[in-house]
Amino acid sequence: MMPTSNLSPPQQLDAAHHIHPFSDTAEIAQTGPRVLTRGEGVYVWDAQGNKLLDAFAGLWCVTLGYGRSELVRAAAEQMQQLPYYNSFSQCTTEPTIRLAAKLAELAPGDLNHTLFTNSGSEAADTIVRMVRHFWAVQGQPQRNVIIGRHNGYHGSTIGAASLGGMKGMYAQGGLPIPNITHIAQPYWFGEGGKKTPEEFGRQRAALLEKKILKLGPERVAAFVAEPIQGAAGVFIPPDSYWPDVQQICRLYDVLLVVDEVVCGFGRTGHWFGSQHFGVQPDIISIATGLTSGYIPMGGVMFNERIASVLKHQGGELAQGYSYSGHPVCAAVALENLRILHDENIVDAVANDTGPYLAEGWMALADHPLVGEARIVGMLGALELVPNKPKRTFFDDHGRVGELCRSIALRNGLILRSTADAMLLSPPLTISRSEIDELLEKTRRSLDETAVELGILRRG
Ligand code: PXG
Repeated sequence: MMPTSNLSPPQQLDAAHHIHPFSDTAEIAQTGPRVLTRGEGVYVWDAQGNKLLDAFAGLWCVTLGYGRSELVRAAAEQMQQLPYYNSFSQCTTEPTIRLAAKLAELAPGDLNHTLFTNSGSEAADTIVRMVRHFWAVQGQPQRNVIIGRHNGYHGSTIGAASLGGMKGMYAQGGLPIPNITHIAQPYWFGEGGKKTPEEFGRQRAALLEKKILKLGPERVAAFVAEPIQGAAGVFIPPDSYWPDVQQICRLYDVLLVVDEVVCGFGRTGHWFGSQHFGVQPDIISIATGLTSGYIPMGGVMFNERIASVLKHQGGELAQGYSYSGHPVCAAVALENLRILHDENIVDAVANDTGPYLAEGWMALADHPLVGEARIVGMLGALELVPNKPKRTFFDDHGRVGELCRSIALRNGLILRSTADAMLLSPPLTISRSEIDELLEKTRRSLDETAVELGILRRG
């Protein structure tokens, strides 16, 4: 489609040459994308000079906020010293080793071994292959079915999208791959009906056992889930959910795989989201917050049992990437982890700025448009609904969320919308005064959305 003439020169080039991920590129070619030019702290600026408070930390990832010169320095120094070497063919680099050791120290329980990737998607694909390999080399090749969840999100490569339960993704490219199946999600606000959250959580966990028994436990390799579903709309499961899931996995010796891509590295007020729910996974995937998004890096962490099988019975692993454990990414990750630790950022999310944000966010539940406010640490959502007590949704699901998102942008605030839920995931370094600004702009945007919908009167 030809771009319209009111696009800036960079926007015209974008329209001519750039295919946007998860976007309607033809539509963007008409309107022109917002071009971001710089960032500082919790703010980004666009090419028009608008200053925006980024309450979504990029795409869940800019944990330390923008403009941290320490991360830049760590990358530059490592680039100068040794910009690249791989970890194949009996080699590796120092930052890669130090990062693997640091992650072993931080991750819960005996998750002591990391296979590095470049993204969360690659981590998910790696998991599909490695859990099947784990069982196959122990004489159980039939134990190859992996259970995920409807509306789970683990990335967009072929294995990751198959593990995820996003129906729209299956429509493109012939997914899911074989021997992956899904169970319903613990989304109480949307699907809990008259059940209490507690009852609903137990019921949704019980679906895992039902599925395992239906397939035959000897066929089930692993269950994969996010601690809190991010992309789906920040669905925080009822407290009863995770303990039951863990118990069921242990009972049938099904590997418990937790996707920590969004929840990891402090987002929930713990180093890892599984710790918030008191769960001990066998495998976790990590990405985004590992480097605050300054440079791409991900990984899969295995517990001692799995690592031992992979190391001693697995033979030569036919799995990895040119940039697995890239030294520049590892150097940035190490510096990122150092800052998280030295500046007590995870503790602030748990005990200081996190509760301050949570109090203000939960207070938005009194707004006529808000059916539910929810938050853990600095990961939250507001469900926008037409009828508060009934928990019903707007027709044309997604339109009101999109409207609110664009009004928020006009007010200098970046919030994401998924369906009609407004999602919150700011940099963890956000200060109290910036939280005040975020909350004030959110309320103003809700008011203006309600006015546009005719729910509130202007003024
Ligand atoms: N797992 C989770 C839980 C994620 O949120 C990935 C894996 C994949 O990571 P990579 O690095 O391959 O993108 C993610 C990423 C959205 C959206 O619509 C979310 C993500 C990516 C793109 C869009 O909220 N999350």
